[in-house]
Amino acid sequence: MSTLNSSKRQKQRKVLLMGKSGAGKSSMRSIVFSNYVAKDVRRLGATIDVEHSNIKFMGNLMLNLWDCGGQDGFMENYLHHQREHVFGSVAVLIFVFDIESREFQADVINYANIVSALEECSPGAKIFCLIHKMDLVQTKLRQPLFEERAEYIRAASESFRDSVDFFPTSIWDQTLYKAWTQIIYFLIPNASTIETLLQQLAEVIDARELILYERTTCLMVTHVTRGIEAQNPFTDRFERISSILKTHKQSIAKHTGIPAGSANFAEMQIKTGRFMFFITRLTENTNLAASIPPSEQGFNAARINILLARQKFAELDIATKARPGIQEVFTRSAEADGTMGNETVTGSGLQAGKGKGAEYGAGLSGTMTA
Ligand SMILES: Nc1nc2c(ncn2[C@@H]2O[C@H](COP(=O)(O)OP(=O)(O)O)[C@@H](O)[C@H]2O)c(=O)[nH]1
Ligand SMILES: [Mg+2]
Repeated sequence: MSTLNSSKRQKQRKVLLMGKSGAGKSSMRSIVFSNYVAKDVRRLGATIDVEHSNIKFMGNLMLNLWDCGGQDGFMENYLHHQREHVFGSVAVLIFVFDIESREFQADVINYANIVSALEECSPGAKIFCLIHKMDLVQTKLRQPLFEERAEYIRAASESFRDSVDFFPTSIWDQTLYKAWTQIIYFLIPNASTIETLLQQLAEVIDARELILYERTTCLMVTHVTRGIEAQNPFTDRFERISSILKTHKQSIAKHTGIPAGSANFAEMQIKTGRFMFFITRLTENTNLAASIPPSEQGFNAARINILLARQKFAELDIATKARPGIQEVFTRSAEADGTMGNETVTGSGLQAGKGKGAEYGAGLSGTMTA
């Protein structure tokens, strides 16, 4: 990983979200960070100029996200009058290309202008290009079209040519989570420490796989895969679980009246003759998904060992003071209208949390035989 990741103190990271108007920037931001679901984002208004949000992730990473309105006038302004202000101290640029755009050439010229400004003001930044709205392309054409576009954009990436990463995305499936997982992983300051600890825990409980999820965004922080599990053919399982967890949270919120940001399930278990799988709370900011061999004793021992490991993981979540796992401060945003604001907690089967909504048992626990 980059040298950015080695510095524990450098916790504030400026992230620019750019791309032309209507490309899908605000939609994806709202789904990943604000608990919207895909069908809700259609009512977001156009972004005027820049929307700043400060997003706390895992307690030790503060994303300073700039969602930059893509109208031509604003682009001129960013590139000229506000060049240093916008492009200085950038850790990551996320550039969103609309696959349906009828002016791809013009989009690439715009991108190239932005790349030049970044090269000048933040040469050490990392660029992620998202080729977005892939759901609008026929399934069999997706990969070739994606590759063709990516190559073309790479050629316009100047000194970032070898380091720029490309992802095909859509708000309608898990590809959105796959891309954002990589972006977040790049930004997390202590990913390798977390991985070492997770590896040790996996060995102690003989897990086939452990996956660490950030609680509010449901994005994967990292995972450890051991033994035969490395051949698991479902390579998109990590982001699929993210997507399922997020949708589940949303449906808990809908059926109980808890704000989506506070709706969290306490536990989920699947036991079959071939494996046991559970997702449980690990720290204030994380959930742990574990896949272990099918043994009731092994399962019970794993539970106790996870309980014992909690403290160690909590120490990595630096700011573990009383606060929700994620906080957003929108200065000018669609969320400010309160449509997703706090609502009173109603419904049965809820345990009131300490000042942060409530926790809801998913009720999925049970035994299945495979
Ligand atoms: N089909 C499809 N539409 C999308 C996707 N992402 C966003 N949109 C739609 O694109 C429009 C513009 O999105 P918005 O987030 O406001 O774009 P922004 O101007 O870049 O912030 C909205 O109507 C969204 O519903 C996607 O992945 N697939
Ligand atoms: Mg917008």
